[in-house]
Amino acid sequence: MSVTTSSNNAYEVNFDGLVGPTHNYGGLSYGNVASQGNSQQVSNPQEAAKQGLAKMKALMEMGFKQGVLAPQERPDVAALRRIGFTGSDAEVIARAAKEAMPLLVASCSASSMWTANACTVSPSADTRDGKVHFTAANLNCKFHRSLEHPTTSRILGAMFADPTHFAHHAALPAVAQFGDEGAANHTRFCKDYGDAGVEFFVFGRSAFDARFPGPQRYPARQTLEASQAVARLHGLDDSGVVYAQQNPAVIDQGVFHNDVIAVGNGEVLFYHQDAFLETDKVLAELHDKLSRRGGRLQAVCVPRDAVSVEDAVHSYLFNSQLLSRADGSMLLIVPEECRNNERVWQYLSRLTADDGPIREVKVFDLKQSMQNGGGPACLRLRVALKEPELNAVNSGVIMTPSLFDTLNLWVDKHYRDRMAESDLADPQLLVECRSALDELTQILKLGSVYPFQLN
Ligand code: SUG
Repeated sequence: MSVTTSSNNAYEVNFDGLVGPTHNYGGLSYGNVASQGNSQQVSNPQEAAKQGLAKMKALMEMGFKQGVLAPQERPDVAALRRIGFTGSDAEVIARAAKEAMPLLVASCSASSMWTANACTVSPSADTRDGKVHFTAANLNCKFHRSLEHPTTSRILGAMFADPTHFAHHAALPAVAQFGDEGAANHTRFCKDYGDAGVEFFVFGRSAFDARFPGPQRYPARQTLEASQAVARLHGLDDSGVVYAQQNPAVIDQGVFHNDVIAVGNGEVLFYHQDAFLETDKVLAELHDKLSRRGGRLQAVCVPRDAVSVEDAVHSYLFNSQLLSRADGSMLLIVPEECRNNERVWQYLSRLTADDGPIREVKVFDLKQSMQNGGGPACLRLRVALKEPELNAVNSGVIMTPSLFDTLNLWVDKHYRDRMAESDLADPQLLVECRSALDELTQILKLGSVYPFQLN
């Protein structure tokens, strides 16, 4: 059996986002080529949720610790009210549909499924007070995503409730200068999960320091100042932190988060040759800081001659999950799109055949999420936990065979199998979502976390 464990009983637990009932293709994310390219396509929320659940089940069956993170209340009627739509809930939706359809679409996005953007997590071995720290991401770059953090904070609070082990921070100030996209731009290196590690923050630009300008075309969603604020809030020591600037040229080719061009786990960094600025300096610092914490960095560089940035963006090769197996080797979980790309697939065949740390590749069909720019790594939030911390997590959100069955049935009962833009204006959709989520909070033992449950 493969397990993500370590000598001092610490684990990496993947909390995957359960796709919400309004999953649709709104074309909302400028700079994310899949979101833009699939705008107005008809989605299948039921299939999307089941594809995600199938991945969770497969990882659980391989012996990895797996959890689930609940979706959000959508349409977000309260958000529509904040921008001036009035009346009953049904009237608010009807008025938004008539007067400002893009705003209704934004208020319906199921984007919280990409839990790599929910928050940044620092394990207790890295933090000054010895607690696991969480900072909800403000996701300030896009209106539809900026709506997520209040509910995300309540859900995280209900999952990681014990204050002796867990510390929660509110999202950073909601301005572009503190644009924060959570764990999608944060990677942690360590020898074992329970050891002090090195936290690697990749930013797209600096808001206050002209030496680090951003890209020309697409937005840089993560600022250096946001990453520094998270490191301060979490009580990280400078000796365990490395900052790097993402290459602005790749942001302009559709790499809207670092996790679209690099992934790391344990002592391994798997990255594209064009991912960072000043790569040699960054690698030297990572190597140096990790070695002071007992680890040895293994950097696996994918040359642009083997896989172009364009192929990386379309296949989502780097938006893979890099998982440690019991024998110390690593497994890469990739989306089907990698197998469909000849150059990427050839590269992966060579990678697993040579002597490197990555020995196996497993392919998953996540097309519903991929068409919005969300691959295997976007769908999961990694939380490294020591045994007592894992025991303190709300047991309702830990995946088990029976929870998997329950959630599959719940999806069958509540989800539509077709969602076009015009369906978002159906007032019945709100009723369906709320009754589904009300039942879900009982299944996952979350208590009241949604606005409709709090009023
Ligand atoms: O923020 N897509 C998401 C995808 C997030 C992927 N996450 C990581 N790489 N970690 C985004 O761009 C598209 C929604 C729409 O167009 O309907 C969207 O929000």
